[in-house]
Amino acid sequence: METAEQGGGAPRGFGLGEIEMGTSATSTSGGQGGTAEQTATPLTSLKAWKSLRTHYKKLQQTHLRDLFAGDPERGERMTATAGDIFLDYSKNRITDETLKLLLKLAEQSGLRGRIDAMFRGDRINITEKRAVLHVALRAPRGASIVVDGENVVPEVHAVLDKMTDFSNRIRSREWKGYTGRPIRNVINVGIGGSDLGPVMAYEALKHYSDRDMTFRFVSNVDGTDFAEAVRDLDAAETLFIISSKTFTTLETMTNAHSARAWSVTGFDGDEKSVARHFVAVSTNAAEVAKFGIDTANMFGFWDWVGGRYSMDSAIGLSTMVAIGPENFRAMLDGFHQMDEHFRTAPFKQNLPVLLGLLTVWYADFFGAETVAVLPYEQYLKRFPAYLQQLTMESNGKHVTLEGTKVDYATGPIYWGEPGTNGQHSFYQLIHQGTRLIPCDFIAFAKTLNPLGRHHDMLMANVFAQAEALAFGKTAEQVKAEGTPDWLAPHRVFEGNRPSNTILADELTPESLGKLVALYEHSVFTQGTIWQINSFDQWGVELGKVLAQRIIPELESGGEPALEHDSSTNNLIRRYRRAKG
Ligand code: G6Q
Repeated sequence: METAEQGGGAPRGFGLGEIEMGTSATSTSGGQGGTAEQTATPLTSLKAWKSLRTHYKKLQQTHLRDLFAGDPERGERMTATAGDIFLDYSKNRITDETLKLLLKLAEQSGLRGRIDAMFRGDRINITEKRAVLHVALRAPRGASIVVDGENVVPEVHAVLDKMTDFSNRIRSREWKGYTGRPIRNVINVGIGGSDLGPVMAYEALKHYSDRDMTFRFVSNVDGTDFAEAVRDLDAAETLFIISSKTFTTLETMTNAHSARAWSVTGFDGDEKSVARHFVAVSTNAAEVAKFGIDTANMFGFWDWVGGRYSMDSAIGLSTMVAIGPENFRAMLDGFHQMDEHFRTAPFKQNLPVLLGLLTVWYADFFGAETVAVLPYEQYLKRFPAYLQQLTMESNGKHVTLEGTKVDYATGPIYWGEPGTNGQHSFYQLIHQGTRLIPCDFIAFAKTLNPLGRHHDMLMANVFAQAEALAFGKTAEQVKAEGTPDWLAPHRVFEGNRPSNTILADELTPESLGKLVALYEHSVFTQGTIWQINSFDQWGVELGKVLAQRIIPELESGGEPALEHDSSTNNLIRRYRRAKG
């Protein structure tokens, strides 16, 4: 858990172009250390919200079949692009009027002002009194973003240059292990934001990686995770990257100590080997030094980078070693292009804004509880898991920035699996179940692995799924096929199930950067509408504190005096008896 930094002056800074200040319903942007300057108009009292409520009642029963039949241009009109990322949002249960009202909601929620506040480095993470500047991580050399009177962009590039130098030394086999052998295995030890991004990016960009090297990721405090990661590796060729912003996280430090013990054993207990086999990514130099890692081999980042927004910081060191510095910088460039699109494109053509508003539309008016993310790209197999943290840790909040309990739904549950696998399991429920599940289909025009007809088949499936969900199959159509009456109801597809299709040219480091930034800013858009803080995560705290209390109760030699509820006491006793 990141701890809140106290105090500090108001961060200010310009440099990414002209900042136009919008009128904001929410003026708790934290510009001055996070104090609320003015009370926000409650979301449900905004004019656009009320109009959307009335509008929903009228639109509720309208079928996508009719919307398409009444507007032959719809499929071409309801689209938007950001570079090579194409969004088709025509298969959503919206009309032009819906869109107009949603865009008004964005305006009345002060989205423009909030975007400017984020890019300017205001402390919009008010509960931790921090700026939120993942956009600075991908700002080009020469840009200026000022935090506490200092331009942070040169620091960002200094770390990138240090990462570049290190990655090149590992990749060229110039960096030698303690016994003079080159490094062939890299293990990232981290959890949450210090793991999910690196894992996802490695899997997504495996095609671009050095195939003579092995990359593994250890996150779980379950010893199995570590044991399986090292069981076939030679310590003499293995480098550990200990990735932890705080360098105090229980799971990561436990795994890091086990890693050190395993590694040092491989060198007959010679502790001097640590310097050649451990590097750190952290903001906490004192703890890194205490662990025994030379701080010359530490890659820093800053408190204005949230864990789940950090895969493009030094936390991405394993990614850079895998795909090389040039590809890593291409990924940063992709992020930056989407940042600029988000910052400058009019809302009605702004992909993150549109995606964010549609999520609000379904969550709050249709009562949709989840969003399925369905990449038709095997390399994106960990993308839904990555998005779960990004979206749910960010927007799983029950109070507004002012601390008032919300009376509307906030962040939906995100989930998903790559197509076509999901089609043979859970898609049944999406097609014919009783719940509304908006879907994001993600696909690429070109495959990285051309193999006969595979890619056309894959693409045929993604287009067919979105079509089937939207238009379904009526009872008349089913009967016309000769289906007996008793079976017909089972074979009817109601349709009217919404989806977005995101289509890009090819999965490259650059397009991955754009895709991740698209969702980052969609999350921000949603959080702004809901008037919540998308950048803290107090909800993960309680369980951690309670676990610290229980650990000694499980480990103590004598029977501990237990003062939990009767269920927890009983579970602890049973576990102690069972483990012997
Ligand atoms: C992310 C969260 C959380 C964090 C982990 C790891 O936004 O803050 O997932 O990334 O708890 O924290 P450390 O990097 O400090 O070990």
